[in-house]
Amino acid sequence: MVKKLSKGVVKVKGETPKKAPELPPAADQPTSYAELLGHGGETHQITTAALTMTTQQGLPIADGQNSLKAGPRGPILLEDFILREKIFHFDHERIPERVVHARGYGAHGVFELTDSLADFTTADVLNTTGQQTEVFVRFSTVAGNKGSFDLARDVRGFAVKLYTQQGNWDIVGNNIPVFFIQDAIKFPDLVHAVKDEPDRGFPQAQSAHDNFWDFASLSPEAWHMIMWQMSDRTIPRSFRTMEGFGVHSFRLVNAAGKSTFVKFHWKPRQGLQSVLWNEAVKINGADPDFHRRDMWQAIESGDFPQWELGVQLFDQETADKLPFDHLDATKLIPEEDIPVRIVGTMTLNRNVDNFFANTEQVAFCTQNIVPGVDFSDDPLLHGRNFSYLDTQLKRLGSPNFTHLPINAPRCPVMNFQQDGHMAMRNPVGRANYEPNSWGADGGPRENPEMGFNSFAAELPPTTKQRIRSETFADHYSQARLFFTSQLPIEQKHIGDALVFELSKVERVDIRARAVSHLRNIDGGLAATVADGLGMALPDAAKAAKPTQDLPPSPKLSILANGPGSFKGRRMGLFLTDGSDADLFSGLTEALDEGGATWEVVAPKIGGVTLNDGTQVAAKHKIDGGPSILFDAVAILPSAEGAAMLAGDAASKDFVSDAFGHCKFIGYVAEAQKLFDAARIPAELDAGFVLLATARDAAAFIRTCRDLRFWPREVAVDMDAASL
Ligand code: HDD
Repeated sequence: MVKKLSKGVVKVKGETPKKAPELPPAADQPTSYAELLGHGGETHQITTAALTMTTQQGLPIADGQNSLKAGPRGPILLEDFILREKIFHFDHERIPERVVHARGYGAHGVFELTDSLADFTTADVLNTTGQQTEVFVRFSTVAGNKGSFDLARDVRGFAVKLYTQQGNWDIVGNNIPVFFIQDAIKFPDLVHAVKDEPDRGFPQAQSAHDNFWDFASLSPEAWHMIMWQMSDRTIPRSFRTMEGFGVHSFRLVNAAGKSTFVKFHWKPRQGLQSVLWNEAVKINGADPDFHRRDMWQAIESGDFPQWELGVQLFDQETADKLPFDHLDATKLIPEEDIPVRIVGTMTLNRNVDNFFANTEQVAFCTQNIVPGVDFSDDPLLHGRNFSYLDTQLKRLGSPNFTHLPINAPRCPVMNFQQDGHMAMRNPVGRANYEPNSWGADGGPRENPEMGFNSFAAELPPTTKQRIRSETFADHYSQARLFFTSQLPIEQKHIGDALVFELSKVERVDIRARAVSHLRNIDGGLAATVADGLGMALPDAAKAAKPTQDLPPSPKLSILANGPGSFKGRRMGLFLTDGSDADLFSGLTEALDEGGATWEVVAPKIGGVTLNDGTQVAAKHKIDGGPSILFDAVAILPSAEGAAMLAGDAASKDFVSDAFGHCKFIGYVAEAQKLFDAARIPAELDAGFVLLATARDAAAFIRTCRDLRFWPREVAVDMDAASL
């Protein structure tokens, strides 16, 4: 990014070389590894610049470039302990990736309570308004491996660790408020089905294959979540533009021991935003790190993403009146029925300084709750409470994973648990059991007043049995509710996604069985999908309960809950030599003022010379910065530039993709040659905004408030004719 200082002189924004961190005077420098760790803060960051390199044992290294050999060309000697230590450590660098949610990205931040819930809970973090609590958040995709791409069509994990004064509280949620299954015993089957097929080891990071749809079509309970999965929720524009949900009902318990059910919501201040499927496919090639780069850049530039914490509170009486069972994780409670009360703000304000130490080693556990919070009887939640602790042992290799800085509580930890691999927090003294009479009071001891007490829920007389509750049997009503709550263009995207996914399923009977569920959800959708697949409409699947018509919930639509401004979004400025300098300044100033970002795309990475002689640095060469990377674009070539690029495939793709993806396009009259070459229809639609002078910039940015120019989709997609 470039700011014009005076004619011909430019300052390249964001490229000012950072001053090297100043090292402490030699006398203050750490002299031992242990001291270094002390200097390192939470990730044990080590500033090695001025220090002599050592082995892990602290032995100073004289030559780290050459191994010890018998002669200059000779075999390496087994004696070379420095070589062996280095290779040994390298060989053991990897830990098992997460069995699900392997690809993730995290950031540090802070949670501030704005509305006290003291009437409902004793949890300190939810009592004192203005109190700030440190957090770490990890976003993830579910199915793909650690090295897969960011824009898979997939559910996104949204896991928040709050380091409260009463211990760590983890809200391990997703960007979708419901789940595929009702009972944890089905989780391994679900995950096996969605991941790569075991015989061939593909496909990677996608549900568009026979095994997933075979499982889904045999699992009616999955179909509410499938509607979400097939919607644009699973191709978010950014982690910053996703909602987060705790999914299950939890309990809040107050000082009088009264319990209130609660569902947790994280609402992005950036508004909900998604990309189009065709765009997602291309982003994965152009920038597989699209989401993590976006998060990193936003935080680095000081545009800290924020979410509001919302709660839906309800008592047993209300729960009993709901037309479904709130303990069934495949169901949500519409906000129109129980409003979301906003109680706090979470701000992500610090990138990790070591990915492995933070994002990879962070260990979320659903059973990490604090006094004043408790579990509901949701059977999926109870299964999770076993799985997360168990998986951390596998992944991190020791029950002492809580000693790692990213997992360590920020409040005192005192107990008699001891030893184990890699114990870092080792108590001293003679007593390691309770009760004891060694210390003054034999502590640490329990504290019934401030300690965690499970809510004393009354249990009706019952029998032990392997059974699914009858109250969980309505599989389709909320699937229909979700579909009917979408705007027509969103409904179209759901239909498109289903056709795409099922077109990748080879077995015709699986396709038909899938469509048979859609008949119980929405007849029109079933017909559209059957038509898109070129198959006869199958009979409806046998339903355990008939589908109810529930009133639509506008809160479930992305487009109805968009950002309403271009703030925090990114414009691509397509420039050539001779582009108009006034227009460039006007546009960039308006974008800066509006809190948006912009990047220059030019024929050469060295940049361009504008018509007043100003040099502008480019962020991307055209084929390295396709329009899919931007929320909107401005095509600003000179006449010569447009004529030159009219024959260039990457330039034509830039324009035709922006058009096909329904983006708002600002343009100068000189761009026409490029539009013609890209076969843009001669009559430009209202998604194009002519930038005749710099004064037009503000109006163009206002137009970009809407996410996309949706009417164009009808023109560019033959499947849209029915809209
Ligand atoms: Fe899970 C990871 C979210 C059901 C078992 N899950 C994991 C992560 C998220 C979720 C966000 C990644 C955490 C991180 O970033 O480290 N999982 C969910 C949600 C669910 C859900 C919202 C349903 C409401 N999960 C679920 C079930 C089970 C698991 C039913 C097992 C019975 N999940 C795991 C796990 C993982 C995990 C195997 C893998 C890595 C990890 O825990 O730390 O234990």
